[in-house]
Amino acid sequence: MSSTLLPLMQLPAWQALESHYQKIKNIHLRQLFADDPQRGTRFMVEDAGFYFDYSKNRITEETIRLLLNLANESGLRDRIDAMFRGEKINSTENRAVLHVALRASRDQSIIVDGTNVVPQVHDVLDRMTKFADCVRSGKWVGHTGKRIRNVINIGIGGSDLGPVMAFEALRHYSQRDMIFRFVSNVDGTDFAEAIRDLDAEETLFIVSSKTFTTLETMTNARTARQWTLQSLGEEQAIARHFVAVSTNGEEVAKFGINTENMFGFWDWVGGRYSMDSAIGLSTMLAIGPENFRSLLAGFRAMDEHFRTAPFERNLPVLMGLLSVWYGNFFGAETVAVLPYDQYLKRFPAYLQQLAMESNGKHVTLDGKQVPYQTGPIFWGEPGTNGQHSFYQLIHQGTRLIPCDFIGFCQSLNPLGSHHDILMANLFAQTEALAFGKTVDEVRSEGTPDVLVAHRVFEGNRPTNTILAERLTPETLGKLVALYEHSVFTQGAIWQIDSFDQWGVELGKVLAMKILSEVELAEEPELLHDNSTNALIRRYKSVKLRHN
Ligand code: G6Q
Repeated sequence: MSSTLLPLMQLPAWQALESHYQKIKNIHLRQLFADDPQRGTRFMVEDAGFYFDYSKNRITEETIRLLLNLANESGLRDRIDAMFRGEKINSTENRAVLHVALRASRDQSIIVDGTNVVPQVHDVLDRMTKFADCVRSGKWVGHTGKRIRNVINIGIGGSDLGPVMAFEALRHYSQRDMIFRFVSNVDGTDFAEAIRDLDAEETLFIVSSKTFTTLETMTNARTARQWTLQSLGEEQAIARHFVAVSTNGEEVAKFGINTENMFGFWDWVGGRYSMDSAIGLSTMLAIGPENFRSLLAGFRAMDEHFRTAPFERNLPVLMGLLSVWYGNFFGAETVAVLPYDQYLKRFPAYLQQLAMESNGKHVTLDGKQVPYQTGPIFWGEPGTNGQHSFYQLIHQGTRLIPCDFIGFCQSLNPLGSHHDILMANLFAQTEALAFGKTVDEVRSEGTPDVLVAHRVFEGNRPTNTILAERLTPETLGKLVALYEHSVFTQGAIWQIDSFDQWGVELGKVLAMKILSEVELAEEPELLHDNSTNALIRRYKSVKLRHN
């Protein structure tokens, strides 16, 4: 696709945006709202269960018109269609990108290499359902006949962040007499703390790894195996206490897990796009198959919206374009994601991987260095906690940080006035960020002259507000898909491959050489740089002293 496109900065819409930026960069949101009092409801889209208010952005109708031109000139429509058709748009890995097939309905057909993949997706979902029902009902028992009460997902990156985030987000819907934990880090502390109060007879491990070769996951899985064998004694116990989620049956069998207890997925599912594949087995065990299917229905609804809504009313497209606007024209380096819901506490971490692994790329699809910024840094914490720490910098610091505020009209835990207070804070923050507090306002409060400058809030800090009715499995599916497709939109504009991850692959091989040097008892010949050699020697000498 890239070869038929002009380089991004030569597109007429890009150039028009550059001159438009010069005109708009100093206009204040106070002015924009004064000029257009209906702006708050005009720059708003209500669709797919969301009320999306983007009026508090530094944009005019002209900005949106030009950004939409940019989307069109970037071939976004073709790119979306190519993804949904199952074309191999992940060109550096020569793979289709079909997380949308994971939530396709049974009657849909999506062809990859001549095969309709939707029936395979539903076969796995049906097997997961059967298994989840057995475990949740107590029919599936451990080796000694005890009911499974603890589920530990072992995985890392895309095989961890989605499951953890989804479990936390949907904890309200989870089976409360079961414990769910997630082990990802190769730091032994992660495993040790996860099992310290658990009974191996009641514990099921899900080893989640697309490749089943990832060092951290396999190390943790082997330790889990040892721990189980130590308690239960017999090799046959493994079959009742270990299941695998992977694309690599051979390695699963080598590890000693019966492939009957393996749930598969496919190379066209990227790790960070896999929480709704079998990688979501822990989610299904926690919230039950029916809720899991509602989650999928939410994803599917947003997929349909992304695929069919005109760009000017298309939530992921608008969000993606706004991110490009700030990152490439205003020079914003980061995006803060601020969910006003404690259940979404891991959502920013999840988005970090989704956005930064996807769009942290420095070359275009045809391998040319990009002369513009690509993926911004994503970060955030739930409100109102963040208000008492880093919001200071967003309000009065020197950097421009566009923010996404996410809130729900109904609480899952209505307690007195908690929810009104929570939501009042969300609205107040977006208002304060946009409009600030002028010198006159500060003076009129009787502020001494010497403090006036300190108490002034410039405002003009852009925000999106995403409101939904209630945090349900379906809403979560929509929310995740919203960001997935926004990331897609940005990648299409930047003409990059949002679906490879060579940086991660590098990490997977780099440590191996040093590991062998660190493990050797004698002093190996170290051929790294002087700093790395010294660090390895220091580590080994302290290790030897304590062994
Ligand atoms: C995701 C990345 C990466 C991956 C992990 C785990 O898109 O590729 O985060 O998910 O490295 O890989 P495995 O699932 O193969 O263990």
